[in-house]
Amino acid sequence: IETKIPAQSREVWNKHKVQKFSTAEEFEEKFISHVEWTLARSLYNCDDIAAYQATSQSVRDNLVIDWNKTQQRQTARDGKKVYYLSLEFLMGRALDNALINMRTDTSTHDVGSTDETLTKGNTSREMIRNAMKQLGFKLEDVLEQEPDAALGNGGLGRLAACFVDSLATGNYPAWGYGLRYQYGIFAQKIINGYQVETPDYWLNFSNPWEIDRWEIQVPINFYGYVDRSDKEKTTISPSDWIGGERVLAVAHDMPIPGFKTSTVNNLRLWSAKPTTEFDFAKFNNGDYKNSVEQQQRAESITAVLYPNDNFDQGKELRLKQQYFWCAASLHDIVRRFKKNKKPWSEFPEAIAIQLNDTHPTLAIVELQRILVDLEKLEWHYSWDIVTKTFAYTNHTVMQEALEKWPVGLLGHLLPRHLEIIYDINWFFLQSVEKKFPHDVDLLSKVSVIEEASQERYVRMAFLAIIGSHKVNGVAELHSDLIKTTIFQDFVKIYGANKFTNVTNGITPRRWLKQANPKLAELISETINDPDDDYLLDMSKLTALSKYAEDEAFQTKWNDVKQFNKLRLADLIKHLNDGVDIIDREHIRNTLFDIQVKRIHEYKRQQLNIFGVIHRYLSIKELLQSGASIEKVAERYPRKVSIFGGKSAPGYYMAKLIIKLVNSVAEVVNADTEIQDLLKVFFIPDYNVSKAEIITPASDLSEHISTAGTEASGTSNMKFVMNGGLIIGTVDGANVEITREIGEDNIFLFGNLSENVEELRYKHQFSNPGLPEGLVKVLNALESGAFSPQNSSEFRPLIDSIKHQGDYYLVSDDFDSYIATQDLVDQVYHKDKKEWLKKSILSVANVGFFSSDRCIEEYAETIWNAEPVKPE
Ligand code: CR6
Repeated sequence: IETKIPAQSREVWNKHKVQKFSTAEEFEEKFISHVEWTLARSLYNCDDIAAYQATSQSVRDNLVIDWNKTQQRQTARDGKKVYYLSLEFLMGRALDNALINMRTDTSTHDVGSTDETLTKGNTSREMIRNAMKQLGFKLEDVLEQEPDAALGNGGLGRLAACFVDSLATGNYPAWGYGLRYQYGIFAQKIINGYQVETPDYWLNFSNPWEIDRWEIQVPINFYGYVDRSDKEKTTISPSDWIGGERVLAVAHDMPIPGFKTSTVNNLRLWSAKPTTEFDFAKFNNGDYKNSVEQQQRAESITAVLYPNDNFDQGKELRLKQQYFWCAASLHDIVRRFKKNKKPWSEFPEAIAIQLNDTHPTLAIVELQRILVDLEKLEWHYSWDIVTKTFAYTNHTVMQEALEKWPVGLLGHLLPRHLEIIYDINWFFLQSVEKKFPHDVDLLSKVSVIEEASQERYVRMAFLAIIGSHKVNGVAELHSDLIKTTIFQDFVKIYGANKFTNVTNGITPRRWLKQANPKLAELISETINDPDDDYLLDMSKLTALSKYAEDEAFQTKWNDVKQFNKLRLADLIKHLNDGVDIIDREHIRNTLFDIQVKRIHEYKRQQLNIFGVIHRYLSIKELLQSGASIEKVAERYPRKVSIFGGKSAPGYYMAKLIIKLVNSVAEVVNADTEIQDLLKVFFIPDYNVSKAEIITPASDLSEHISTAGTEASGTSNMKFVMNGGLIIGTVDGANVEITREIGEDNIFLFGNLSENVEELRYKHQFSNPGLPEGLVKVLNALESGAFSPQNSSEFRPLIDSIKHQGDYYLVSDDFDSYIATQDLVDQVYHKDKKEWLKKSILSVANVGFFSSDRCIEEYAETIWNAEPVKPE
């Protein structure tokens, strides 16, 4: 590897080689030096926030040493590099995760834990906990200081975060590329039952996890026009793209440590800043203020994350974000490739780029532009390189989520790119016509340009397919669906082999070890794996199966669940202004029923809350008919119904569902007549760090989307990994979860995806009459029972079912949902042993859903990339 340092100076460098801390003593020294030097504070004004900063800086120092070594090793070995382009990385907190993943080689120096209650099995985390204690701090309190890095909306963003963890753990030479938004997903407040959004300025106290690379600045151009005045010219040069606006992309790196390996990969996030170029024309006109203002506009590009999940809003600034990020990343990737002086033909052997949804599709166009306009390579030769490099992951079949950009808008922002898109499309359509002559219909169906309405649009998913060598869905059912619905014509053109499946996964480091230390400890003890190797090889969990019916073990298993339920009860009390709604005494016999995820009609939180209302009305009916509370409790045992999740700020129906949940909670929780048989709570501001407390506490979680709408879902996997059972539809990854853990261990209900179309069709014509139970619920809503001030408040929810075709099939699935909930009660309350057995068997067989498996599949079947292991 090249260096500017002369050979004779290397000795000095080597003599002063930086060292990682590896003992508690060394950590304490580091910590204090960061308090004094980095934070300019001292013993006298070091609070928990400062302690968090100093600890993070110290841990980061260790990571950076391994980061540097990893980068050198990966460069020297020159294996294929993988780049994961994602507009969202929903990372959550970094410190605890780094403590779990980091190796400090503590074998000889570990001071060990004297506190019996501490969790064993992670020496570096325990060492830091002890050292913190020595320094006068409690690790848990210090960890709480860290704001979530919430640069994502939901599943797609969290998937990217799990992937970078698994890429590092698997020692793959892989970088993530994204945007460094100043504002992550908004913080959700609930005021009078309504969602109110407040900005999430997460960089408030500076971010110890990022390394600012002010030296890496990439100029990015927008607007302007392509000069074609020289009719003699046959090719276009970058200099022919004239005028417009220029901003700089600056790199910020986050180290991503692998688990039980010294590999530390990189997550590079770009931020926008003005160029130092000066607009002389404006200045000469005396318009100094205006020219400064225009420059300031640059920063707005990376100011905020768009808060929509599964919905395409089509705003110009969003397209600007996309190009800014794609161009900066591509420039960076190409620059690194060119250092090697390899021929361009080797680009696809050296580099794989994975597109996380269609958001980075412009990267395809940008690489073609780089090769043709800058490098002057022939069109088809370039296009061959491009298509061999890219692969595209689709995450939805829902029309409203599929990106399309008005041709006018795209051409205005990126004039040269629109030309290239037209050319890509022209060559593509030619090849289609050759294969299917005279099929004019087909040509318009697969064209990248949609011409159906007045406005013409660029269909990004089609462009992504055409520019990629592989297209994958995220669960088997979903991958099958895309082949028969939205992409069926492309299967006809390319054959089925271009389309594949990689079922999503989650990292067990964060979602088991970090979120549920008690369960992790019980597992490692039971399967005799003190070093937590099962976190790398989840098939080891199958050893739990033999204890599934062991009563002593079941008791321990249940104790862990109770501990986690108490932890959640504490959080709920805290969020409920100190008012406790959960009866601690009966918590063992109270079923925690949880649905936390983005609020969306297709995810059907409305079905869940209608079910809650149904239960409430039924309890009231029984009481009114004279039944004693004990008798009622036999039919409707204790249950806490917990909801959480954000709605897109402009999504009216989703916001109304949030209001309904809160209104129902108000009525039900205040009703002393039903005592504690039913409680309802909406957890405000659901995010990654709250998920780490919520997920381990579920007895039951709800994954009840209309069949065929949820591409995969990943929280379903998290709940199962934490010993919670699932009530769910035959949708997304629920299908494979059922296959892995066994159909006896999951509560499935509802219509199948193959019947959805027909059911919807029928709704248009006939009104077969709603199920009796649902009618009761809707009548109660209509009567204003949950909205005394405004009895028509929930009218739109009622109408969507009664008068607007019930698109999400709530009425079709209602009865089977209620019947299945009854079955859940039966097993939970009448046969606890059976319940615990199901829970244990679920965890024993959840291994398939580790994101490590998922990344291995991508590496083998899509990227053709190999790990680069440390010596
Ligand atoms: N909203 C899917 O809806 C899937 C994730 C990750 C989603 C969800 O079922 O688990 O992606 N889709 O693959 C999109 O974001 C478009 C999601 O998170």
